[in-house]
Amino acid sequence: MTTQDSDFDAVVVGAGISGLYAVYKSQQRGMRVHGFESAEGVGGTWYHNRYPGARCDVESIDYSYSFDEDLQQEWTWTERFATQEEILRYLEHVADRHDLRSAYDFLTRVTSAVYDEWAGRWTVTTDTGKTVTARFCILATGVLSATNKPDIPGRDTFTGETYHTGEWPHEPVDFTGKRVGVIGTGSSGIQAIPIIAADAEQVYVFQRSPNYSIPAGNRRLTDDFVAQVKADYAERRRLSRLSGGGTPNSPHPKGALEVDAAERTRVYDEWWRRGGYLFTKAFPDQMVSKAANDTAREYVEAKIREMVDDPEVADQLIPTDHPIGTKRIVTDTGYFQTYNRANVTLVNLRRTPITQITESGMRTGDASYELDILVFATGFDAMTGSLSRIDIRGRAGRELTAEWSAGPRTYLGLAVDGFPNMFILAGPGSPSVLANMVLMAEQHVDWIAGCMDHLDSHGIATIEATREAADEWVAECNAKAAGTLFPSANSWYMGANIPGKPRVFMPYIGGFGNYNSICAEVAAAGYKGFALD
Ligand code: N01
Repeated sequence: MTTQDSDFDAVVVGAGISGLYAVYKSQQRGMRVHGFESAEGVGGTWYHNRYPGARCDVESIDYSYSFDEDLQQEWTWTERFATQEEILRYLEHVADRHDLRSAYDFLTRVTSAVYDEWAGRWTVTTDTGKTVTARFCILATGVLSATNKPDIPGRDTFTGETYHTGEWPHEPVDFTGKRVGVIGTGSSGIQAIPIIAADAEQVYVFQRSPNYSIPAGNRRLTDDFVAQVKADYAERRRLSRLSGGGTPNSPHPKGALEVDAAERTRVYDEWWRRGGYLFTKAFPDQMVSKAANDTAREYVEAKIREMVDDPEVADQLIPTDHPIGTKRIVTDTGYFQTYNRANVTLVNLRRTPITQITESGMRTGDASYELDILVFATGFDAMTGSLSRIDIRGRAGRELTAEWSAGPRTYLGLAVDGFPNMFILAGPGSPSVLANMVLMAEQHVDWIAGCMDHLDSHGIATIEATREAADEWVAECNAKAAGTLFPSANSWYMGANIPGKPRVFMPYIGGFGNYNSICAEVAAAGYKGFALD
């Protein structure tokens, strides 16, 4: 390999939504860019999460790139909430359309990224033994990609088939006539359970915490609707960039407690019909006032009781440990009604915890379950997990994991002091998972490209967040979160699902539109809060 082959302007780690766009944009800037991806193909989250029922909970017309107007006009989504298969096909199409695959080494996991202060370059090493250097290191490693398989006693002794929703095989899994155990009732479990139950002989749902879930209200998109969206896409995107969550939805102008009961119900009915996690956005005070939140919670509790025939089972499916929306509301299709089936049993782990996974199934405090298949729908080491699994070292060998031992510290979610010319896409300290991840990725990559233009036109070699700017941003993120109900939940937003992880609300919750303005102001002020050298 010649130096030319192993030295690049930028390395991009990951070929998901943000990584693909980072490679595209780097190429557009005339940079020599190289990508690494541990999977065999592009798609990131949508490559790995192939479990039955996997769909996005953001509408397809919004959860798509806006940078390529021709693509936006030519691609036609078939359903309101796209399936994993359709999103993956879309991302493969984008990769081919812009010839992005050729920039990548696939089946190659980055093991370390080390900054050389004297050379002003990053050295990136992989598990295939390949090492490259680059001026910029762009980490597009995903926020829900490091799977969490809890250390339950006997976990690896089960001799039947075992799957994790986030590492689902490419071949279809046949549940027909099988006894299936599912651990976990987050978005993945709740989407998969109804589909598994339709084929399996028996499904045991091992539920530790019930979750709020709202029917998707999914439907096929009509030609008329699609034509109307396409005609108006520019405005739709403009509103999305100004919005709190990266889609053109805004709450009722008044708070939940400022309207009378009839109006409140009318509004909740409307947002219930809109479907899914958007329900958190019905009223502006819903996520900041416990009393306002209670009205939403009571509305949804009544709906759950309507959907579940057995009142005792309904009771166990209603969360009591967190305000509605402080864990991501699940977007489901027929979840609660699944418990009306004779072949579905809810096992309440709060009453009888798992004691052991055995060779033939699961043992809880008071019973044993014989299983053919065990599904871990147990989530992810979210937001930081995919970064902490890489040995990332900045100036003077500073380790990112050590720097983040009390929780992630970034400036704008984009940069870390002590790690020059390193950018994180959609990571902690940015709106990230609280926003439409596609527009989020575009915003980050566009900002970074503008930053690189600035550096190049001013003859500047490196950019690095200052410690003060990072401290202030972390304080700002914490203050924003403290003004909401979110920190009260043991959610993955808080790192609470991973034993020993610091309890910090990781995304920036000040709104996508506000965040866009802040980033634009920082750039306009000559990259305020960064040291340019
Ligand atoms: O993961 P989760 P997920 N014993 O962490 C349980 C996005 N997503 O993959 O709550 C028993 O939410 C755990 O229980 P508890 C979306 O943002 C989106 O489902 O910790 N149970 C919980 O029930 C989502 O929020 C879509 O008590 C254990 C479950 O496993 C995020 O990804 C679809 C356990 C994990 O739920 C993550 O969702 C899928 C143990 N030891 C995912 N450990 C859509 O777009 C964990 N659990 C629709």
